[in-house]
Amino acid sequence: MSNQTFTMIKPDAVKKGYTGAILDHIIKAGFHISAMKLTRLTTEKAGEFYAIHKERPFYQELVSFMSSGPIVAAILTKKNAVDEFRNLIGATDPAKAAEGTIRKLYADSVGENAVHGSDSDANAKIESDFFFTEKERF
Ligand code: IDP
Ligand code: MG
Repeated sequence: MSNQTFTMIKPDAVKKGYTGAILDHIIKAGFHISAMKLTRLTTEKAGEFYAIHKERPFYQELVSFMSSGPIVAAILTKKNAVDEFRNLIGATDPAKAAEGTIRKLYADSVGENAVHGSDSDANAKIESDFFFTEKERF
């Protein structure tokens, strides 16, 4: 169990002006923001980030969506961060997400689901390293 996870506020949520509300939700849940940036993925970088899903039918749609506008990327610190954050964001499909979760509150569809959350400690590290140098972490 590690104490860090990686998140992105996805283009749909940034576009709708939910960045502040989502960050507030995350901070109130006890996560410390250890690194954060507003940035935009190229289609190439989005393809690389989601390479694990290359064989899934929604891969092209996902890459195109994730490069469609700015995102907020962040490293979050809290005890048992990966599991705690997955609980906070809710199920992949907002329609199935529990009441009060970020996806239930701020997402509209299984594709455009407002936030990313790492699924394991190993991926949290890989994903954090994808966006942040050591000097960008506090
Ligand atoms: P997760 O984000 O809850 O971990 P994954 O299965 O890892 O879900 O899928 C990665 C991302 O791919 C999802 O967050 C969502 O944006 C997108 N995605 C997943 N399933 C579908 C689908 O059936 N249609 C379109 N996009 C999907
Ligand atoms: Mg996933």
